[in-house]
Amino acid sequence: MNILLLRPHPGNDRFGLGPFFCVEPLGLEYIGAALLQAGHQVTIADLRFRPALATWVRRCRPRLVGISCLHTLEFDRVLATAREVRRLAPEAFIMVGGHAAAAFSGPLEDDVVDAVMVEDGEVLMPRVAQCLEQGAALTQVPGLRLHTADGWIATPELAERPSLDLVPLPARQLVKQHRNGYHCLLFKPVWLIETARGCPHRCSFCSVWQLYDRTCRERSIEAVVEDFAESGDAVFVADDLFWHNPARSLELAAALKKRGVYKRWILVQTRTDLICRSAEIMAAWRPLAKDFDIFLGLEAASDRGLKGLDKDSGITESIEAVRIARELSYGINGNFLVDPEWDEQDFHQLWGFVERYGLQRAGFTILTPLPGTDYYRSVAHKAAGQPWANFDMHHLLWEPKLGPRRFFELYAETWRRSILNTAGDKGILDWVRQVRPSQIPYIIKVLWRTQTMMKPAEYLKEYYASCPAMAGVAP
Ligand code: B12
Ligand SMILES: C[S@@+](CC[C@H](N)C(=O)[O-])C[C@H]1O[C@@H](n2cnc3c(N)ncnc32)[C@H](O)[C@@H]1O
Ligand code: SF4
Repeated sequence: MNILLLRPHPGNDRFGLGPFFCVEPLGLEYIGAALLQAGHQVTIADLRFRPALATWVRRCRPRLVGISCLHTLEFDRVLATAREVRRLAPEAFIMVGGHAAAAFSGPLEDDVVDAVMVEDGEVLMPRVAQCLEQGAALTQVPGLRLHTADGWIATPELAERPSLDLVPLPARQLVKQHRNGYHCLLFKPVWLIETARGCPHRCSFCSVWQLYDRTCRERSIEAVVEDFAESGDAVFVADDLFWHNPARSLELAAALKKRGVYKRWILVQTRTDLICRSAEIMAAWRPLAKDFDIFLGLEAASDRGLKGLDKDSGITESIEAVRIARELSYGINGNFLVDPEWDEQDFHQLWGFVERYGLQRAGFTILTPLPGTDYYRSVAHKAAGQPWANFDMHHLLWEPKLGPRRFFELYAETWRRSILNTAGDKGILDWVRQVRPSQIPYIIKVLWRTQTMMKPAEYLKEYYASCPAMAGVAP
């Protein structure tokens, strides 16, 4: 069967990691590998690049179209893409899946969509394809929300979460035409690798543990080593909690070393308290790349702040983790949360912490209720009517305690204190010196876009545009 897998343009990538990161649709590559194994003809179209959807549909003539929905902010874009597919290929079965779709399928249960997958795709997509091929009822495929003549129904739950090794390697060949477009910070092209999935912690704002019920599954050492060896020299590891299992982490580092894997750059994500317990593991991993960065949830500048987020880790761990990582020459990119309920003094406390520990290589996201979380359920009424595109962690979804104007002045000032402010400590020339001459236009374009985050007026404009009630008081 001809199957087309789509990664839509997210629609809103103006803020946050958006301008700096564009990585491959790894979930679709794993599904692609499973579908190829089952004998189907598979095409992956990354719609962030040319050609446009109509060309892909014409070329592929799909019977089944899968659309990926990774982030909540993409809901409306995903539906718009589904509508276009329906127009171009009226007979195609349209299926949506991915992190945000699985965590909260409601907004995607639209007339234009045939089913939403609320589980992983590797095992279930081939079963959907098989049913369509045989004309069998899809109600027998577990893990779906299905559009029927009687409305949307749920198929049975999956008995257990499948092992990640059922599909050991992603079908990266399906995106080879886009490879040079994938980039992270200064590195281009970039490869995305997954070694484990899920997280056992319980941070109140996070959609990961709630989706996977605090489970964490690991790929086999052999599969991960093979994937690293076959990938290029700049790697972003998708795992939310790298180095989670100490014995496996040490074994993996040794196996990669033995295979001769050495990268120009690796980026992983992990927690502060884990770093504090993992000095030996980190020492084993550090020689595997020339530059090695860690994306770390620092979240708050006080124990009280961390406790309020159920982070289950303290400020002592934050400070100690940064010290250990720096001592081993890891780069630290922290992320802090900014709460719409903050007073002026909360911003000052954050600035003081950033300054004291030299954490200017940090990001600052507005605490956002993500659908599928308990936090969302408790405050959803306040965000009612907001477009999904605003769930990008750089928009206010309701009126903040300080009022929007003052809040955004302080929020923009927070970003001005970061390394991304080209009028600050690290100017454009310092950035340009770090890249090859051919990358200069790229880095200038990205930095230019990033400066939006230092301007209160840019946020306010969007705030008033999506809060009709405030229209009369726009600046
Ligand atoms: C890579 C990544 C990105 C990339 C984008 C990737 C891409 N191709 O577009 C970048 C770095 C740009 C990014 C940015 C952001 N991200 Co992001 N990202 C991830 C990350 C780390 C990995 C995703 C991944 O590839 N996983 C591995 C693959 C194998 O798993 P998967 O995608 O889930 O796919 C499986 C299933 O979901 C399913 N499936 C997937 N697609 C489909 C399609 C169909 C049809 C079907 C049936 C099934 C299906 O099957 C797959 C195989 O089992 C996740 C965390 C995570 N571990 O998942 C966060 C995550 C998705 N991101 C998140 C966030 C918050 C953001 C940002 C808002 C952060 C910021 N500060 O700016 C921005 C938003 C960017 C924007 N404006 O567009 C949150 C999502 C929150 C939410 N509910 O919206 C996550 C969960 C991280 C977190 N811990 O909070 N992100
Ligand atoms: C840095 S990685 C997390 C790495 C690692 N898992 C940890 O907990 O330290 C993801 C970061 O995105 C931010 N984030 C996730 N969900 C968010 C939300 N709902 N609102 C605002 N920021 C969020 C948090 O700062 C979180 O730490
Ligand atoms: S923020 Fe990090 S540690 Fe906390 S639940 Fe999410 S992935 Fe796990």
